[in-house]
Amino acid sequence: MVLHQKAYPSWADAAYLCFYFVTLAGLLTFPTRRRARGERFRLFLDMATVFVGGASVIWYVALGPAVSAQGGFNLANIVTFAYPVGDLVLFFGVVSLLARGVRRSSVTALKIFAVGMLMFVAADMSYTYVTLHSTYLGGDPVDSLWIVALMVMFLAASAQWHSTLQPELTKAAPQQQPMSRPSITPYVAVAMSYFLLIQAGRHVVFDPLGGLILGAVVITSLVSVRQLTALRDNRELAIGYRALADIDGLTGLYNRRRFMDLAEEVFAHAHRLDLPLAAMMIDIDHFKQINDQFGHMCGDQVISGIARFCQERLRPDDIAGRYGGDELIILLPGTTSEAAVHLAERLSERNGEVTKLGASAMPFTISIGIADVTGCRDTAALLARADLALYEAKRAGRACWRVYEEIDPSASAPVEAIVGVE
Ligand code: GH3
Ligand code: MG
Repeated sequence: MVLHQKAYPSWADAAYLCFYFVTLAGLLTFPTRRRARGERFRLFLDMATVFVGGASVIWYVALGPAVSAQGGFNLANIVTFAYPVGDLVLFFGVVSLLARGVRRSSVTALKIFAVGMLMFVAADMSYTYVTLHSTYLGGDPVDSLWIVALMVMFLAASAQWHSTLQPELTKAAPQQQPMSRPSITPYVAVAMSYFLLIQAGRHVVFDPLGGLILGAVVITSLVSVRQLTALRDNRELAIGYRALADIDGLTGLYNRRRFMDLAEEVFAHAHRLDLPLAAMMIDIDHFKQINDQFGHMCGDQVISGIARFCQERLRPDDIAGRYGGDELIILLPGTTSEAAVHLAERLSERNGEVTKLGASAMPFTISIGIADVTGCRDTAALLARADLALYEAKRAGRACWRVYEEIDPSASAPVEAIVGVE
């Protein structure tokens, strides 16, 4: 432009447009979790809907008028079109990355980058508006918008540079995360495109085209609402099935499979952040005799009664599950085995107590094994230690608790020992 040569489109535009390809390649290299094919396809459909919705707005506000004013598609129009489309591709690329789940340490940078991209959309649309209504001159106010947008992107790069690496992803695999609500974003995009259609077609004679537009809008709205309702119903059903699959029917505690999944997560968290974590295994003493003497139904009532009694004494973060027949297990995040002993004492309050069942009364006691995460490599090791401590409590005569303790490995005594108080 300075040389008063052919200003637009020029080789400079080719270089500017390279920005989109390089940045897109960069976004594609972000580590995200692997997705199943169906999941990828759904994400693609959602993103494509939102993208076309955004592109329609840009077309209506800026590009459509530009193309018709400058006599149809030519190189200049295509290049003008390429800028906001590139902005949108990158903007939705970043948004979809955030929706798919990225490393925690990249979230802030990507959010700032998305703001920068939105400013680019505004700048490129203003540019089109300026070229449409007058002539663009270097130094126009729109230049400041570009520069501010670039500064925001620089901030994004700087935020990424200064972040400490947190490799875990913000979105877990689907079986670990709770059912997400159905997203309304695609419907907003559809509504937006129809709003534009009605806006642009408001002078169209009602018969026949106007009627067709109205019919299409009404049908799409009805189908969208119907689909959203179906999604909501599905979600409620899925939540119900999930609860059935995860919860033990007799005790209302987690079943063993779900408990183990949660235990893995809690263990990994405690291990990574070096936080205390205690495990407590509880077993009813001589339960076979209760069954034999009073029948299985009464036995069931004892198990569920003890489960309820334990659950009422736990904190919201604690995880309780039914490990097997008459065996319950509790994980206590943020708790050392010393602190777990207090809970064991409170849970043993009912030891020797007599439960009245109909006309008969039966005494029962429980034994408890406690272990903590110190020195455990994995969940299995922690649970095995709690089990050993429980075995020791049984051996000591039942109706008591025992703590598993590791003795200083440099000492000549056996590496592992059990300590406990009745
Ligand atoms: P110990 O003090 O050594 O634990 O003796 P115990 O008799 O309790 O022995 P154990 O824990 O091995 O016995 C568990 C029994 O629990 C065996 C099984 O018949 C019974 N059981 C397992 N699941 C259920 C259940 O859902 N309901 C009832 N009523 N009994 C069950
Ligand atoms: Mg037992």
